[in-house]
Amino acid sequence: MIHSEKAWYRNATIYQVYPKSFQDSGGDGVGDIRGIIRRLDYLTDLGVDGVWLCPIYASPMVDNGYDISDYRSINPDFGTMEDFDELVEEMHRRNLKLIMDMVLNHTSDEHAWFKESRTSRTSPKRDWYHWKGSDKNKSPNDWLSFFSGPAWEWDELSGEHYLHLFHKKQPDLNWENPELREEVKSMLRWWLDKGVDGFRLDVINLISKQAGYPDADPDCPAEQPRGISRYANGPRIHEFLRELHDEVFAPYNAIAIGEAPEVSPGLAEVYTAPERRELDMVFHFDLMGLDSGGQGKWDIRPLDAGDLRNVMKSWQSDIGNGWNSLYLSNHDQSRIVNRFGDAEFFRTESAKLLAALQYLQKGTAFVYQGEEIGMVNYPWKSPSELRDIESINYLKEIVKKGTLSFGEAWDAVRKKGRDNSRVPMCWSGDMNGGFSSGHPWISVHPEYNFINVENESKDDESILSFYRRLIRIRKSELLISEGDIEFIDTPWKNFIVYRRFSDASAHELIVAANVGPERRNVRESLHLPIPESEYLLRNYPLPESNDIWEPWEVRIWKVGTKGTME
Ligand code: ISL
Repeated sequence: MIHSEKAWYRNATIYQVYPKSFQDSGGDGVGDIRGIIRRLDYLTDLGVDGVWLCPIYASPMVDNGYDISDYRSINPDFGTMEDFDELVEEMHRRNLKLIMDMVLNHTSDEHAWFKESRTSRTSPKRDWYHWKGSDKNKSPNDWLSFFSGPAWEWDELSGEHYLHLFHKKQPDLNWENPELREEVKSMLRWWLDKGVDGFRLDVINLISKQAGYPDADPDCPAEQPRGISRYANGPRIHEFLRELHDEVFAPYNAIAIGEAPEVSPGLAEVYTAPERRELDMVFHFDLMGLDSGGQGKWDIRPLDAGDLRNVMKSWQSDIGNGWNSLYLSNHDQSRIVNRFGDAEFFRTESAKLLAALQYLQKGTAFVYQGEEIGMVNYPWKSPSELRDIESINYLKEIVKKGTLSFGEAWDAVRKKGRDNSRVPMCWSGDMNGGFSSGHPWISVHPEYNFINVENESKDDESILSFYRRLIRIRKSELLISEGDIEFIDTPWKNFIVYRRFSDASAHELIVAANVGPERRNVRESLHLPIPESEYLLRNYPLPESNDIWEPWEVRIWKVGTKGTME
């Protein structure tokens, strides 16, 4: 079913910009809005339909803007409100949509609401946050923060603890309070009045906490922050989302994309089926968890291609009338070629394979800055190079607890730390990769001379050229957003194949990927309805034999369904 007038996002590709690291225009080493404006033509050439812009609001930047101190102003590091208005205008002139990142689960502790809330237990804004427990030495419950340590912080001033699921400078808002909800809705409308086209809602399914803040479920798996089942997909979440939908998003025809940890395909359908009037799509974490073991993110294990196929298949088949988003990386994830591909020996091939395999499924595609040129993890040498609060806190905690050796923890941070994808975008071989003429806030990747937009643009066989083709195919082949999908069984788990088809279409697409470094002869074992040579897209030159598959080879065919080639 097409979501009527909102259908634009179904075959869309949205580009995620992390403003601090995208393009500095002022020479202070920090990316800014004018820098983004300068690069809009690059985005148009890439063929994307819009931008998801990570937070640019006033903020002490403890969590790089996910700690907002004023929702209605722009962080001066990024520019002014005039710059922002110009960005909206310049984007719309190019037919690009603007999706703002919006953090509604928490604010900064420097937000005026929190400052007022903490003045006393009787403050009119006391109830806008979660306060509990007057014994300084006893946490109200056993929940842990996503960024290590307890989720409660003692406030000396007013003599109670407050809840912070993330950093202690990110207190959680209390959505039970109707005045807070009114204020949030009015703020969202204010941005929509400025012309923004929708929101990416940060951890939105965590906003409704269980009454009484019960201790964590004793069976809580070790990989989750303790307590998560008490607030993820909480008791009033659907009601709160519908309120936002009916009173804010729907009247403006704005889209709402929910970041949603702890969501299954079945629950994603509940959140995103149009008749539910909640969200338009969610970001799930099942794919991103595939290289984590039982102890969570830092417990790294190699990707199993069988698991990759199963997760992809289930998110395609089990989401019913809901809508999916497709992503390979973002500002919270290290680089995908290091994680699921082969950054050392088959960087180009594996980057292209992963993109084709992921973005030709049904769903709205999200490409994170640098992914389209195959940027790789940063070769960290010392913890002093890190900027991310998550990695820094984790290392501190490990040292304190002594559960892992520092060497083991450091190795995990080097591989999975969020700063890997937060180092500056590499535009050219110029100073600082063309990112800034000043001293960048975080190191520039040492390979900027080699992996950069300028080099990739010159080469027709580059990762960037492949992304450009892929994004255009997503737009021109309606089958991708509207057709059915079938995953075809193969004798090897590393050989993932699916077909895209529809009763209404005279042709179908077949995507086949050899996920891994093995060269493979498929003659005897694979019976695909595929022609000899007619490829829509591939990541190797025409093979000598159709049966031999190179390492990390992906082929996409467009075939007529009645045995005829189109
Ligand atoms: O990044 C994570 C693990 O490495 C996640 O647990 C992440 O914290 C979670 O996905 C929520 O992310 C979002 O909210 C955070 C912010 O730090 C992230 O950048 C944001 O994407 C708190 O606002």
